[in-house]
Amino acid sequence: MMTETAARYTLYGAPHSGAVAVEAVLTLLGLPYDVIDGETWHDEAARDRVQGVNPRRQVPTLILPGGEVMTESAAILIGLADAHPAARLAPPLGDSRRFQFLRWMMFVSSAIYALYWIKGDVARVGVSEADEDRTIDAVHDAISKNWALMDEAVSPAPFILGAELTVLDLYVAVISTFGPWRERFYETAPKLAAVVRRVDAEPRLATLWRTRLLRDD
Ligand SMILES: N[C@@H](CCC(=O)N[C@@H](CS)C(=O)NCC(=O)O)C(=O)O
Repeated sequence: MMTETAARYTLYGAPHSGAVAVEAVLTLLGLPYDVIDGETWHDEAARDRVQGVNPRRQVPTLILPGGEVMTESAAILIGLADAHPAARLAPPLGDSRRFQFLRWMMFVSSAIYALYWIKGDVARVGVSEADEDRTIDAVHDAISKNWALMDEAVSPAPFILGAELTVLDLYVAVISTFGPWRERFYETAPKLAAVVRRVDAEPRLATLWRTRLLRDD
């Protein structure tokens, strides 16, 4: 007897990486996926593995069931949410929250997540090894400052855009676990801190958060 197999997504990812936000969305949408794990930020073999599908050698890289390659976490999250409007994980086109949704998705991507590319290897921006620690501190300061700017501008109630959880909340919950880590994030972004604590407690994501994102400390 023939059994029908659901079309699967393939995600190049890693625990404690931005790819966990993609896993969260796939989980909430009930979409089947396989993960190819590799800590690209410090493992050359992992970078090489992704290279064939993403020359930037980064995770997340998502292969859609038809074979199309998607990179850029914000675009992946928005694309998945938009493709499944019934799940209400993004304000749809025409919704009054749509502009602010796009604004903050892009902000997290470009003003915060993009800075980790420098931290991954400071020589990428011409900094010598001797200045590595100072540069990483400066990157952490810039990230904190940008979280504070966002915190100042938003009015969560209780999620960032209002009553409903969106992929923006998931994105902030995941990226805020990176250096300079949650403790500092809670201090610099108190309103967003309340949001991520709520997202951390989302029962449908409890296993994912425990096994792939949140550390015990
Ligand atoms: N612009 C990318 C950034 C992705 C990114 O920085 N991924 C990290 C892991 S969290 C990575 O693969 N770093 C390896 C490197 O840049 O060499 C996105 O938004 O998806």
